[in-house]
Amino acid sequence: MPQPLEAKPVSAEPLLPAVELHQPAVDAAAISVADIRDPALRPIAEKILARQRLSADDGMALFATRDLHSLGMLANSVRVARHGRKAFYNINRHINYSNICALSCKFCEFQRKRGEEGAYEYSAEKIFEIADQAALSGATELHMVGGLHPWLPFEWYTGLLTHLRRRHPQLHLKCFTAIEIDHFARISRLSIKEVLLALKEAGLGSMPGGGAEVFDDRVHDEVFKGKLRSDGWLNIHRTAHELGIRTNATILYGHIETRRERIDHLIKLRQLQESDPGFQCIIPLSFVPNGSDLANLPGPTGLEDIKMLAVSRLMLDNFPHVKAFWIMQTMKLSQVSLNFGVDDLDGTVVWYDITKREAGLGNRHQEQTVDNIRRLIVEAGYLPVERDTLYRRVERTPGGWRIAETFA
Ligand code: V47
Repeated sequence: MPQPLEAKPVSAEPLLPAVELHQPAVDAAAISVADIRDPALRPIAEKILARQRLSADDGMALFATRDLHSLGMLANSVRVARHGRKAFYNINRHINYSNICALSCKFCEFQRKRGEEGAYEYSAEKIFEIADQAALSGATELHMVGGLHPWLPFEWYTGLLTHLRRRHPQLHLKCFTAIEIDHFARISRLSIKEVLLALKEAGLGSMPGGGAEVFDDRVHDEVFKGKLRSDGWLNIHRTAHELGIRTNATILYGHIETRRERIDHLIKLRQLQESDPGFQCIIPLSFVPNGSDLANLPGPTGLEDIKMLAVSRLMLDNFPHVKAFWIMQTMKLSQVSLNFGVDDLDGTVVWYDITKREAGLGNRHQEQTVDNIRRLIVEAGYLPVERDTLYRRVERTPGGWRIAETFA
């Protein structure tokens, strides 16, 4: 899938859009239990306001409520307490280096077998070219993941990172899901720790959160049989954290899983963050049925998307950030979600091959401009903050960019 070659530099000072800076709809920091209309939510509200940990049953009650307004107020009370009115975004570039994959997950429209129509793989040179465009356009991050490629050796990946690091020392390399890491360990006959150390040495900055799907054996066997199971995924992220590699986490929701299975997934993440901290954010991924083997399913509704984001904020009390990845939730809903616990919108993306909401639109060019991201954030009542991958503030300078401040 050829990528466009244009590279538009980001202006040193993105134009602030002409929208009024509203106050958030709710002054979330000032809510009290009396504001909560659904009586079933009041004991949970008490816990949240007392900063106590929620149980699985609490999570279920949050999903069950029809009082969306109160759910949003509660999620936002946590979000505002952590981040005030900041809403984060980054200037990044996703690279899906190949869709050739040894797995056949039913939810995945992206994967192809070798020789199958639509199968592709980028050469290292092509990836360098995309990285050059990204750097030129002001990106601070390359987010690079792909399928489980059956014949590329592990040295190809370490060589790729080494070269990218040399070519663009400022670009953060957020690469390879736990599923790919497990695959690298198999093909190289190295341990997970050795693989991660070799990648870190080569220039890996952090790991994305993909491949987690739903931590449940029933769902696993029905929808992504053959893939790494939950204990393997969690173990790889634990090892990464032990090695000082920050990671993200995801959950793929809205297919055949139950709400209870989602809650159990979040609790497993919360437990790992407690014992071996290192997760930066949770990214709840809204299932896109188009073109997949589960295309008969309707996918989550907007209401379910909003609930999932808010419940994630409330259950994951030890996760700093909740990200709405606009490719999945759409930009409009992601904007609304800023008032439901979300504090991060991912980034400019530019090109994303794994999913596209509008089927049949040909290429996978999916890009947001900085101006548009900032406009939507401001209109929702928040202050746009450009961050790097590690959530430090980015300051644009006439010649490029630099890290301005460290966030807790
Ligand atoms: O692992 C695949 C999911 C993930 C579909 O870490 C699908 O910052 C919905 O992990 N419908 C890749 N989801 C994306 C990902 C990600 C995205 C943005 C930011 C970060 C981060 C991580 O996409 C896969 C899989 O779970 N996926 N197919 C689908 N049809």
